Amino acid sequence: MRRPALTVRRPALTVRRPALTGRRLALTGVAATGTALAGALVLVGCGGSAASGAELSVGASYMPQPVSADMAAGFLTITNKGGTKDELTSVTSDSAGDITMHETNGGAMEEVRSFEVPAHGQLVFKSGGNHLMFEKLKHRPEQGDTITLKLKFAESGPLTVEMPVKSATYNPSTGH
Ligand SMILES: [Cu+2]
Repeated sequence: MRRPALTVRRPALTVRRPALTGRRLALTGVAATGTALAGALVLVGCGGSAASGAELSVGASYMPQPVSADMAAGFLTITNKGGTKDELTSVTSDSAGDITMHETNGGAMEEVRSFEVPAHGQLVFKSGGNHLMFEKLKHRPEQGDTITLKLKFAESGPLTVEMPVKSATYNPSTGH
């Protein structure tokens, strides 16, 4: 029960890690999977309840109202209260023909195939950093709309997210 205090401090650190890990996983997927399995086995040995793996939840999701239906960005935070890491492998929605995951490096963005959700940590998508990119939207999302997303993970079951569309200039830290 002391762990939440730890996870609160981590976001600043974890923002950068998924970017590196994402690329590494793309290159050495087999090796990475082997590491994840080894980690899980160690936890079974000393923890007891590690069979449950990652415990994922999603918060702080929003989409700034885009200028057109051609492209929109989306942000959210995935929290893992479990002792096993997981990987976000895809995001889909009936509202968009295509959703990709991007990281931002020195102002340039790059598509990433998967993002790690660290054990007892967070995967953060936020303005200026990692983001979801929506393309081929059925129609232009407007403030007040809700976009339903399905997140898929390497280990955990899928999560459904109701992402609200906010104003074009919405700032989550001020709430407007
Ligand atoms: Cu992008």
